[in-house]
Amino acid sequence: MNIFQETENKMTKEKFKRDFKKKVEELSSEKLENSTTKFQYEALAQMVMENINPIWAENRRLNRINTDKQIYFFSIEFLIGRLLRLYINNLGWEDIVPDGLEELGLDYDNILACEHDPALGNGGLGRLMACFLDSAAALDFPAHGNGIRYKYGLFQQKIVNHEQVEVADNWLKHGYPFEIRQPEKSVVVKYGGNVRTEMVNGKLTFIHENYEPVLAVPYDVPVSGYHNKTVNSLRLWDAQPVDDFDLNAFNEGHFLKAVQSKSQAESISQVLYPSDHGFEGQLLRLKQEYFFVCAGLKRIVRRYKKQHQGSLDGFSDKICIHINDTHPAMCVPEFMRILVDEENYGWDEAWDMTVKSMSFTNHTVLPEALEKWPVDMMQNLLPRIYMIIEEINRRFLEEMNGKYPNEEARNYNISIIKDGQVHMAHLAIIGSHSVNGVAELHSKILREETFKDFYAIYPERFHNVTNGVSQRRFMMAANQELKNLICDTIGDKWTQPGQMEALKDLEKYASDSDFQKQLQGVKYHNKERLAKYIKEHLNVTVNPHSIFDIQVKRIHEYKRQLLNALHIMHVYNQLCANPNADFVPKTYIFAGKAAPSYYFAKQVIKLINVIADKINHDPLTKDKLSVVFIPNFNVSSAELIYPAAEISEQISTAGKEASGTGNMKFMMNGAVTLGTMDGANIEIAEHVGMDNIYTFGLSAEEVANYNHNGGYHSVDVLQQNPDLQKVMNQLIDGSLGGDTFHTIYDALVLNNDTYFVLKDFASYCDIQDQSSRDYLNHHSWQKKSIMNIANSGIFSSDRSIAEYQKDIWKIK
Ligand code: GL2
Repeated sequence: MNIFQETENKMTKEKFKRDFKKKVEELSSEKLENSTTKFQYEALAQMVMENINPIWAENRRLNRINTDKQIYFFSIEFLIGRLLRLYINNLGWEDIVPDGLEELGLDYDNILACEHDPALGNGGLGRLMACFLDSAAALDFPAHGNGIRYKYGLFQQKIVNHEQVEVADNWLKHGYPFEIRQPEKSVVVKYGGNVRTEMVNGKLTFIHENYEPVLAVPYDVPVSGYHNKTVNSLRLWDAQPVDDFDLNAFNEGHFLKAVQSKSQAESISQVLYPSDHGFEGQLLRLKQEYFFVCAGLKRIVRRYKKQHQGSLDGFSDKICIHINDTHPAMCVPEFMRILVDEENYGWDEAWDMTVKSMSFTNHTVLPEALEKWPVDMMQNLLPRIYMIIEEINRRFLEEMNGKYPNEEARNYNISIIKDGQVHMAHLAIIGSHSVNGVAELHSKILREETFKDFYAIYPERFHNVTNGVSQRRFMMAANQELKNLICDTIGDKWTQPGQMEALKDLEKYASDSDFQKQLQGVKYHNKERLAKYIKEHLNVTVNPHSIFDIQVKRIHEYKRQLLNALHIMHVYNQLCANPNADFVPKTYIFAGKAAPSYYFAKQVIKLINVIADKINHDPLTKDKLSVVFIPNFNVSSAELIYPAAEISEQISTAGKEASGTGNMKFMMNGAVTLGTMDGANIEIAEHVGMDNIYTFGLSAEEVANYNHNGGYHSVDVLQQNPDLQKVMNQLIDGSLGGDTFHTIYDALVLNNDTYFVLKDFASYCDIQDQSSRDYLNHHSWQKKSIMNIANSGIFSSDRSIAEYQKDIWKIK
């Protein structure tokens, strides 16, 4: 029984049916039976919002008067995905709505599919934020998001002639029912201009003038908790011109100029940068970063002052500003600016308040993703912020040189400003009381390599919080049949927020053949569901009795989709050579987007699609081997894909994937990981036991050793492996339907294979073979699958949030 079912106004199926019918008829001016699915979706969305709004308002009222610490996640991405089903589940209507709709002759899934999936993120980083907001609300504590309301989300991916084609994602075209525009809470963000100093009442004052103002207008999206009365907020900022239209310019005949300022301002929240790893050296990106930092902090500060008689004293006891990767690192100088310039705090006190309020999570060690901005760009765009960064850096270096006079080289390395660039990670570390990585190995690499100089200075600041994902979305909602089976077997304690580790009770059933059969049945249904989707969308028939081996994630060299593709080529070669040999049927499924400017990754997508085409059209492989690339991977297709997986491919070059979160989503749906000892795979192995995971390849240490010695010789590996030679030659000899892949060949063979694809090839083939053989023993395979589900509780984002709460934000 959940809290909503206890109230007087509790929703019943009959009431739902009545209210829904009335709402549809009001909106569409049609009888329910004649209404379109679009109106049915809108009616359902409105009913949900009407029920959430009063609880949300009450939460805001309580947050204004109570003294609990509030957390604000600042992030350039929030990959929230579709929300309607989650709101319905959170309200406790998960049985009422589907049953009620069915009785009205309507299909729940069809209605849900009308929601445009908001793609306000690239991948793991943005999705993590969405899972964290979900968990915080479920655990009843106030954590809010602060980001950008991109007009265009991440591009939609189409595959045309085997290649990725990008199409704009105009997700707001038909409006978005879950946001509330708050124009009265708009604030001004200032760009450019110059800073003048003046003595005012005996104090040196900094005056920013001749700037270009841009209006930041907030849109709030409710974040509801599971079966409770918590509704937090995700605030997304939209950029607007301060004066909508330059009438003077228009009247003077400057028609273009009249709209120019409008479009320049709006461009700030126009597009999400489609590159998640890599340095975007563009002015617009810097504008975006300052935009949501400045707007978000202004509102938080304003509200705090209102609650505390106009003063910011005690701010850091009540507010945590969490910097999600370096994009919001300007929270540090912006908060200093507010304290010193606007609130008249002395520098030292302001600095103390800043460091105590800020905490920082790093999400990658790829050097190209550690943001740096050219000094002159920052100086021109954000003159006062740059001055403050300079002063932070000057004081920091002064302190370091005083404390460690013999560490000149190190003191240079840790500087925020060096070689004409502003190093955002350094700014974030120096300005925060906590720095954390997102898996044990990643945090170790941060301490020992990436940020080792900072670790030597501030060892107490460094933490690890291993990522987690929301089981409510990726298992309970996406795989309801599995959820029901588990609840029927061990009860529903594990479905309660923070209790997922109770899944451990399933271990008792690991060898229970009845339970195994039922689990196998659930998996089969999910595979059929995915096979149907593949047939409908790609016109490819896949055999649901084959092993579903799946790799879905952004396409990147370090994630090594290429290794998977080369292995498939090898398997196909074997099959062609021995068509009658024993073969365990297999379906390889890929999905993921490549950054539009990332040529290599796009070549990998092309290669996979070319291979898929060739294999799927060869009668020899029928029912034995198929390859599918599902276009436009997003949160919605992910929900269909994870439950159908049997093998979860997590094959990054060891040391490169900070954590990975797809690995956790697969695991809780019963897939067995086949992966390198990288990121959170290592912790998955620890929890599930080595019998229930397939690991292969170089360790992070081995990769680092090779790299310290200038890499390895890929040609040597190639010479010793004729199977691999054959595959590599096929990349360039035209056997792939005339297409050739010289860029890929050259990177691996001539340029020494930075990501160790050839080096790990043989051990990858071995582990693939072993997993296929093991699959034939249904009993032991199901056991592995059950052990994975039973031990996945620790990878709930509820656990991650509880750790942040205890170790980083220090909330009792
Ligand atoms: C990432 C990491 O690459 C990934 O390993 C990690 O799981 C997530 C969340 O911490 O963050 N960093 C990053 O920039 N993106 C990620 O997915 N896009």
